[in-house]
Amino acid sequence: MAAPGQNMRVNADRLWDSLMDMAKIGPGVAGGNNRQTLTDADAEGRKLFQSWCEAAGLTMGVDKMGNMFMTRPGTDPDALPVYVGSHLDTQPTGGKYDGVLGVLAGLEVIRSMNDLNIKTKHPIVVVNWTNEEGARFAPAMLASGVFAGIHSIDYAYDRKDMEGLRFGDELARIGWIGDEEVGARKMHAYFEYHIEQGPILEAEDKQIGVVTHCQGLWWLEFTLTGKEAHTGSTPMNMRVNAGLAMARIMEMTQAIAMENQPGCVAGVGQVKFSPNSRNVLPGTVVFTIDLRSPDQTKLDGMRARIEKEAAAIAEVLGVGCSVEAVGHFDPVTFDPTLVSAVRKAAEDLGYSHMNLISGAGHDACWAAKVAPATMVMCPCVGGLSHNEAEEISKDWAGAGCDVLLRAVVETAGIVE
Ligand code: HGY
Ligand code: MN
Ligand code: MN
Repeated sequence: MAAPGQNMRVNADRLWDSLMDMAKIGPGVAGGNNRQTLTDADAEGRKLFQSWCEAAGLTMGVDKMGNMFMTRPGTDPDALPVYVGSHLDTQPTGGKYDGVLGVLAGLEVIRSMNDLNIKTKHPIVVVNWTNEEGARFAPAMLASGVFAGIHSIDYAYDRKDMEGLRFGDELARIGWIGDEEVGARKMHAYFEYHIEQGPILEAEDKQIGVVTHCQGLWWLEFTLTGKEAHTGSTPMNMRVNAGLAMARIMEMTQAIAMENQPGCVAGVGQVKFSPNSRNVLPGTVVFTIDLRSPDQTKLDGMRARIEKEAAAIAEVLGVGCSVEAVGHFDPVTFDPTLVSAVRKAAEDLGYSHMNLISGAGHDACWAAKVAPATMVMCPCVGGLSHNEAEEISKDWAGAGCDVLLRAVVETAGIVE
């Protein structure tokens, strides 16, 4: 007779079906998703997730940032819960798995515990964090950041998207302002299961990433001020060209990142020209440099150098230059005890695994500020993510969820 939970595995088909059903909400144009935070599609996805959780016997709590907490009771009501989750919001051209896998895998853990009639001492809470992506409202990981005390709720509510809409107003519009104070909940532990969003696990032919760290990040938003002028009749020597300054700053950033290889990345994903007319030199150019490294000294040293050299580039061109850090977190070390629980689960299940540093940021990075936290990762095809062609296999999804189930149940304390 196997010991309780000895044969603990999830139902990968059920997990996969839930992923495909959620992917139907906020579809993209190329097979992925556009379910951006606080849109009607986000609201629809939240409702579907809530219905699935309530069908699995969970009770919902929502805080004032719209974070959803779905609770399965433990045998000890005084024991702090083990949290497991991620995010349902996507990039505008996002994939079907980034974030969603972690939320629905948390639900699959519950569904499997119900099937196996497993009881735990600590309650278990499945989480959907609001606005992890930071695509519509910067910074990324906004709601988990408020939960961890990094941002105030007023700061968060006042964040605006490119159309000037306010986060707080949009959260109210979709009807997801809850009554719980943000951060009032205390966690015994936090687990997050996520696709790697990089090429390492697939290249090394490993099923499981045992995530020990996450690299740190700066989002440096530059505002360059030039002079609007006719692109045809203005002589080259009379131009105050903010667009040219941006190009040179991007080139400089690339050169600094390549000088500091390996162990850092830098690039630009978003640029806004004003007035953005084909035959008007831009009056202002706003763009954000996304800079990351697992090495704190390298991360901060590169930031200082980029800002200094950008100011010099702008000055030579007579272009005004200001910069604001609109996103930041230091490199994160995850909890060694939880990391060991993930590694042991992979070993017990016979899954190939390796230590991994997360290249992308996650809500786990802020959860780690207020509780022991760690992550489990699965490969993704070609390491591709933040692209509608993002793809994983059902086997990969299921293997990581098996590991998550065992690590969560072990940490929550199985009760005979
Ligand atoms: O930017 C990130 O690393 C995450 O996808 N929000
Ligand atoms: Mn994500
Ligand atoms: Mn993402």
